[in-house]
Amino acid sequence: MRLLTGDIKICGSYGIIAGMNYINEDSIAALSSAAGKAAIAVIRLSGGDSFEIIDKIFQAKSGRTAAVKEDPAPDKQIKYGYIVDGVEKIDEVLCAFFKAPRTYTGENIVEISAHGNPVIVSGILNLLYKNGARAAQAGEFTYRAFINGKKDLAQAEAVCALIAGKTEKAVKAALNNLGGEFSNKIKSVKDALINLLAYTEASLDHPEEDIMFLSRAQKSRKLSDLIDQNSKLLSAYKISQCLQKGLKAAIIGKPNTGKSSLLNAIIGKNRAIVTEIAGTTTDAIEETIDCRGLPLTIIDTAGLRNHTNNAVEKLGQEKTREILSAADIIIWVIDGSQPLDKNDEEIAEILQNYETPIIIAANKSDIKRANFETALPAVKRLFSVSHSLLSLSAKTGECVAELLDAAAKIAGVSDSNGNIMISARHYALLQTAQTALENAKKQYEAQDADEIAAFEMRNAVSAYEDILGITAPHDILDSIFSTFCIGK
Ligand SMILES: Nc1nc2c(ncn2[C@@H]2O[C@H](COP(=O)(O)OP(=O)(O)OP(=O)(O)O)[C@@H](O)[C@H]2O)c(=O)[nH]1
Ligand SMILES: [Mg+2]
Repeated sequence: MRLLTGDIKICGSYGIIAGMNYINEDSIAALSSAAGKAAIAVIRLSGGDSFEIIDKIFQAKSGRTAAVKEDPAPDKQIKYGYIVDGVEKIDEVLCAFFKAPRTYTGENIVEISAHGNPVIVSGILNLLYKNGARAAQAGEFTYRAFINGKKDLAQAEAVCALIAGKTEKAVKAALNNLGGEFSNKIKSVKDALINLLAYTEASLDHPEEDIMFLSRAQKSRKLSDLIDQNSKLLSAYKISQCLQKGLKAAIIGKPNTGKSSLLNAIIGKNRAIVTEIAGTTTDAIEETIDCRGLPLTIIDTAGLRNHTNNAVEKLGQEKTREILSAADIIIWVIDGSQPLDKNDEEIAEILQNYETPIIIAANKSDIKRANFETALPAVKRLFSVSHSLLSLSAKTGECVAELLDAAAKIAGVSDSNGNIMISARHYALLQTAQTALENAKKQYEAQDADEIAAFEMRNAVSAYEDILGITAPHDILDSIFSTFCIGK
């Protein structure tokens, strides 16, 4: 047999599948671990024919073939042996067999743990394809799990977030979603709303019957409660975005205040050049750290000052202004050992144009603390609205940890691991639900028609069903699953 990589698409490439057309009857196979050389590669095979297909190419070491189909053994088992092409051995492997329906996809699954060599992997995949499987498309295993009711759409999306999570907190939040924490909250609001809707529709359908329905005030109160629950989910969006995408913190200030020294102190290595010469940093330097569970990119910038003849420094300062505009947090480093001067005043004036939260870091606390009472007006104004003022020392490391605490506090990261992941898609649907619930409540308060309130409540129910994938149209499913990795 020829072991060539051929044109098999393997994991690691994210493919957008326009008009994705999954066929659910056939068996699919793909590499599920990362591409490239590794100790072990895991190839996944799922579908009604999985066990027949593997029987053709797997020779258990005991001499028996897999024959799991007739095997009365438990639902899950592992066998050791060879992948063979006729009499030729391709690799020594472990095959894990999972019988439907208690599997990831809800179908029969075989996971082949082979040696992690791309030549072996493509050899095994080619054999699987030759014997009846086809190449899985991006996200197709998880799509099958969704279609077979193993996961709702929000849980299926969590699989991607779990793999992409950059910090422990981001991973924990995605894991909470995968376990159904977010879905359960949605289901609970949706069920309560359906219950309320049933009361409303019953009174609309049978107005002549003398049944004691909920009063308008009672319905309004129930809606207020649902609005509160929905608002809580909406407000969790900011933190979950921070956890997923991270935040950018720009370190800015006049030259020589210790910005580069602060970057080095935060990351714990000499990444940026530090000298006593003003204007040392001319280009932005950035490093991403795990700040209390939040991926935080810290950017050291060229010092801002008006009077410089150095063309490179001038370019650096222009870049600093761009970075300032894109930052989520500004760390303004002042020299806390010196009285503030005109240059600090100019920077304070620039900063007043930004809504971005500012942490003022008065550096060089190891020398002495200057009296900021004499600060110029713009600086004083900025101090009064600020955000956080910290006295620290990049040299000794004093209070650098407090600076990171302040950044995490701005992002809203708490110590708990109880966060959930809310994607932009969920957020848009939660907003739709919020508007619909508020409109329904207004109808009751204004003593207006019940029909309109019922219409608004149905809109909210449908938004919740879209989150869970109960009513999600095909193009939405396509766009979600096409962002998955092949093999997932
Ligand atoms: N004593 C003391 N000196 C510091 C501290 N932080 C920085 N310095 C000194 O201040 C000088 C300037 O430090 P840098 O980190 O290069 O300052 P910068 O703000 O990046 O300067 P530019 O890149 O020129 O804008 C160096 O001599 C540092 O050793 C500190 O906390 N304490
Ligand atoms: Mg510098």
